[in-house]
Amino acid sequence: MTANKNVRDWVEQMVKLCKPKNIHWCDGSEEERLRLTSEALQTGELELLDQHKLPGCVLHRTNPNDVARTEQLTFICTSKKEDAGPTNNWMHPRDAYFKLSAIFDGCMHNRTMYVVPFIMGMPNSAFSKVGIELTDSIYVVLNMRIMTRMGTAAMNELGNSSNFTRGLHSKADLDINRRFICHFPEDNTIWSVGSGYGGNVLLGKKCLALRIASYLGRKENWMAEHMLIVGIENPAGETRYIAAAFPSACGKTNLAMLIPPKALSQYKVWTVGDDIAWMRIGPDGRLWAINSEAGFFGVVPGTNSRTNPNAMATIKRNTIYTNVVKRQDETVWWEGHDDPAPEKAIDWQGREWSPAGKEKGAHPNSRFTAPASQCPCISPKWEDPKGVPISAIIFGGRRARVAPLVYQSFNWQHGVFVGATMASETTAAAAGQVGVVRRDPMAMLPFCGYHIGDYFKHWLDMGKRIPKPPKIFNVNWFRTGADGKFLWPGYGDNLRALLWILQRCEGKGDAVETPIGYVPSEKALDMNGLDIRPETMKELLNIDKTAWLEETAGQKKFLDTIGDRLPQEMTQEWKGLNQRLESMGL
Ligand code: SAT
Ligand code: MN
Repeated sequence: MTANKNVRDWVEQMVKLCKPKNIHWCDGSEEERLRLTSEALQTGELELLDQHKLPGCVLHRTNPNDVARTEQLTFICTSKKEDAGPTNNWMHPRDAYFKLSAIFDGCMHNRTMYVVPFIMGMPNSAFSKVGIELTDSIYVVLNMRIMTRMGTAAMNELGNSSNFTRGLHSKADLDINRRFICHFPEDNTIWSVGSGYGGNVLLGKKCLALRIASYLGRKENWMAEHMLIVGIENPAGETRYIAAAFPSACGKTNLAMLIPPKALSQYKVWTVGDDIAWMRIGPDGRLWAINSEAGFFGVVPGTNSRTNPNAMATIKRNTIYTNVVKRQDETVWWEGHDDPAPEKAIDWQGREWSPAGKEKGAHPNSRFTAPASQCPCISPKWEDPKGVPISAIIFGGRRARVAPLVYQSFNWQHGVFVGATMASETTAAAAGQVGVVRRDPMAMLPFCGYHIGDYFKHWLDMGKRIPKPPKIFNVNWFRTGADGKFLWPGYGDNLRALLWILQRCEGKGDAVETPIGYVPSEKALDMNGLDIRPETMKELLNIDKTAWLEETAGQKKFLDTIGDRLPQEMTQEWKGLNQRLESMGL
């Protein structure tokens, strides 16, 4: 219980609706974690892993129909339909409350309602926001405990204020036909029902830290973005910070935890965050950012000691694994693990599995939840309430063709256009087809809590407000050659592109001007120790006129869907790009 009457009144109302058997107010303590874990082990909601090899680690399996975010069941509920815009599903708040109330009614009968207060951001920071999630899932409580500052600290931060996000979640009966994730930005409220999957139910994450926060950021002149934050320390000991937006499951965690290749080992890379950046203008006129989370909810498959040794070290203890393979020795395995596939094991659906069969053992969107503090390269500044100053913003997607390895926009406005028109091949992080190119502006398509045209306008306005704005770049690690193989080695070698980016921010670094922006000149990237053919490099940095004209046609199709709230600057940039491409030689 709490002395905060706003909280008490709201919880009481929600209790009347959900009718739980018990109410538990979470304090975030270790004792509470142990008690809830042992309860979930008894019911089978969690399975214990080998506590010598993986101390503090448990395994959870979601319902097979509930393994990724369900964008088609995610709604922005504003009183006016136009305010949700063309990229969001919309429901009138009255209809949404009515429809979901019927599902929530009595849904916690015979269950405990957990009251989970949490801070997005750190205590005593101008960036932070408090939320409270009511849930009937122990899995959610334990995840929120890792992903946020949860419990007493959050209630202390809130004090007697009524300024908190009101989150209500119930697994209900996990029926996909009665599954909804509804956001009420005008009420600072989130209602999620019928799911147990991370992105749908850890309400601090995509729901608050992006959808609700993007709406608040526009009102309060700051930015909530789907970005990792990484610090690069040069041999002189100076660290510069980069924020980078990529769609889900495109390697944000790997980039944030990158290990420099041998030839560049004089550089150090520091992780500040791997998914969400909240950014504000600092007193010095630069843009400052915090990671609003306290843990990593990362994609498991493909993680190994070559692709991400830091993640491998992070997830050795106190980690919740979701939908991976359980080996006979009660450790975990997934496709792309260092170890060969186990002969006999239990797959993500709890069935006996062997690699001889056709099916994957771990779900392609299987996840780890691990405390950020366990990451060997966690930045000493990651919990600094002031945040870190951002030198460069990067947009990136997964594109087999078209987009070169790296390029710099001409200025802020052009950079906003580059972000607004970015596209990426879809991944397993959302339910639906994988590998289709779709426009995903600023990697925020599924996460922008208001009209996307207004969001672009907000970016343009912020550019005018920031006295010393970061420079804006685009990268693509995923270009393939005629044989379908990746042209660029990726992972640690991505540092080469990041170093060029930081040089450009200091007015150095060689570049050629092309119709799409500044591309590194032939010798501009540090290729020391990387054996890559000059023709391959040429192809990676090549701007193909025909392919780019096709690309701008695709951009136009997308921009046309935005309607009259599309800022005219975007149309102007689109026209400029076309003219420059048209006048380019073949
Ligand atoms: O499933 S989450 O939304 O939490 C992760 C992601 O898709 O980026
Ligand atoms: Mn994400």
